[in-house]
Amino acid sequence: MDELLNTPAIAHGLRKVETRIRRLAGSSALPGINAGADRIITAGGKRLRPALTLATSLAFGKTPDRRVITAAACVELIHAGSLVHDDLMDHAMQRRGARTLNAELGEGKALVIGDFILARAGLAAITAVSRPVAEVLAATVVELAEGQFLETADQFNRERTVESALRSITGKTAALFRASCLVAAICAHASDEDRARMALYGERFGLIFQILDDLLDLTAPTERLGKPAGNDLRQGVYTLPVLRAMAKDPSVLHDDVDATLAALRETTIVGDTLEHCRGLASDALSALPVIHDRDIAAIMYGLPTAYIDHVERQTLTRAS
Ligand code: GRG
Repeated sequence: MDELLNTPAIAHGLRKVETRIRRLAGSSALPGINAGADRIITAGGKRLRPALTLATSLAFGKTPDRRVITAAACVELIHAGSLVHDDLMDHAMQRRGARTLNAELGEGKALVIGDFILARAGLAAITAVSRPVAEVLAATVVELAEGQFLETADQFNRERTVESALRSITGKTAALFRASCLVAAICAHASDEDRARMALYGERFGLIFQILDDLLDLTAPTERLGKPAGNDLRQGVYTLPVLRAMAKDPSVLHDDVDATLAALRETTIVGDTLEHCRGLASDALSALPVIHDRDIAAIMYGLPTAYIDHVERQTLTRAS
């Protein structure tokens, strides 16, 4: 997947996005806030969402201009701010291979630095991109919060439904992927139909991304995850792959997390989840508008499947 996104046009745009992200994250009058925001921003991260924004701009035949670069930076800042809040809620100690803000600075400072990052993205969107883009991003933050709330409300609920989990991940993850594409479509003045098509593509890709993240939490080795496998189960989060396995055989869920992990490994959870994601990838590709640039079309058409294949290789490595 990295190779796919590593085309010169996207790599060039991402360097500009990086500069913009760092400038925005370091723009508080308070050095303590800048230091904290810089910590999460510079700790790493794949920059997948801003890469999608740039790819969408190019798909509509537009070289990403200053507004698109800022929109892409805002998307990544919203992602980073939500990670800070997520770590706070989970009392997580590690993120992107570094200590979390809550571990390093305490929960109170982490909370307001997360708020600062989110608010700074909103301010940049309204002042340096456009009102429609700012509206999309603000609505996305609402969806993130709602998706996360639904997950929290369902913790340790053995009756959690597949529909409820799907609604939660649509809000907490897929909405930002959708926005990553939509903001570039808006900046490109794409037609309403093409905006809706790109938004659907982003949303389906976001669902795939989260469902596979949930699968890896059950199957990937600790070294890759940076945390022990089964973290979601330990937190009482019954994710979509688990709920679908439970629908086939409710006895896979045990009180002991390691017993549940062992039982799940005896099921067809990996194959079933990959198949589910391949169906979502097919929806994503069907949604794409006409893309004239062959290189960008190859990226957009290739991305969802490339990511699924990448995760499949990881799960196979684990099994052998
Ligand atoms: C008020 C915006 C706001 C947030 C509160 C905490 C919260 C609601 C939402 C959390 C949403 C969340 C953390 C979803 C998980 C998404 C996910 C799969 C993150 C990992 O993304 P990667 O792999 O991370 O792209 P990197 O580090 O590569 O950027």
